[in-house]
Amino acid sequence: MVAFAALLFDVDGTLADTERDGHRPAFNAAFAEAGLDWDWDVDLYGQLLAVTGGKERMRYYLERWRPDWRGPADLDGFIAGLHRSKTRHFVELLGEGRIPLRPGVLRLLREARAAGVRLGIATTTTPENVTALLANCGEPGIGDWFEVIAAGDVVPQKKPAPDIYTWALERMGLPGAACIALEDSDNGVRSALGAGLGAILVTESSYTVGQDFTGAALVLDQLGEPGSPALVLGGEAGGADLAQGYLDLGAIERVFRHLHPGGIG
Ligand code: XBP
Ligand code: MG
Repeated sequence: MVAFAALLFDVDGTLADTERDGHRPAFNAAFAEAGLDWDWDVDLYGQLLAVTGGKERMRYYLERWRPDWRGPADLDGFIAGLHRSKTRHFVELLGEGRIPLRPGVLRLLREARAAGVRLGIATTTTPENVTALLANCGEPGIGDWFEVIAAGDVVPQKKPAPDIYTWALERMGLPGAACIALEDSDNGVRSALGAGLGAILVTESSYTVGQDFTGAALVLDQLGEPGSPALVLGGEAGGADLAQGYLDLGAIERVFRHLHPGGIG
């Protein structure tokens, strides 16, 4: 019996490194298809990631980088259409099986399932993206392992607002303090902190290296696998003891107990 009730996973950057070679080319394909000359290169996309959510990100791009662009009167409708096209391209790309789960993700999910730890997802991305990522990751039925998939526009405010975590926790009937969040970004950490998660574990992803993860219990370069150890980069749980060299339930338990020595009451 572990001390915490559930693991809540972010998707983009955490389950898989989706942004650079997944979302970014999907946006560009949607722009090209619409006859737009917008082209988000790797560097620009890194700056655009300050804003979560694809529709919100396009709006941010127009405001900051293309203030003189004259769009249609119904800009919301135009952006929504572009975003549907982007989602279609992203799902197609996932179907080609080119975006794998990150190291250690499947191992940890299997261990949690076997131990009866409840699983959920709290993400900014569109629900179809989550379904497609899981359907193409090579583990049949993995989508059913998650009790709740909280995604996209079900809440008005995306990360760093706490809303998506709060929404997921309400559906699971759990207090945030009893749960662990797994994240990859500063926006994700702020969201999980705002929702009162019991511990926040970060695996940096390609675009989030060196971000400010204040409030995270543990910051790693990856979850790690046997023979491919994770590197501890920081976090408030101190020099966490990974014992096996990778993050497993035992290590998460030690981090959780370090933060909550008397339990969560
Ligand atoms: C992920 C995102 C998402 C994706 C695009 O943030 O910001 O917006 O980039 O998804 P997080 P959509 O990992 O913090 O949840 O285009 O489907 O909105
Ligand atoms: Mg993320």
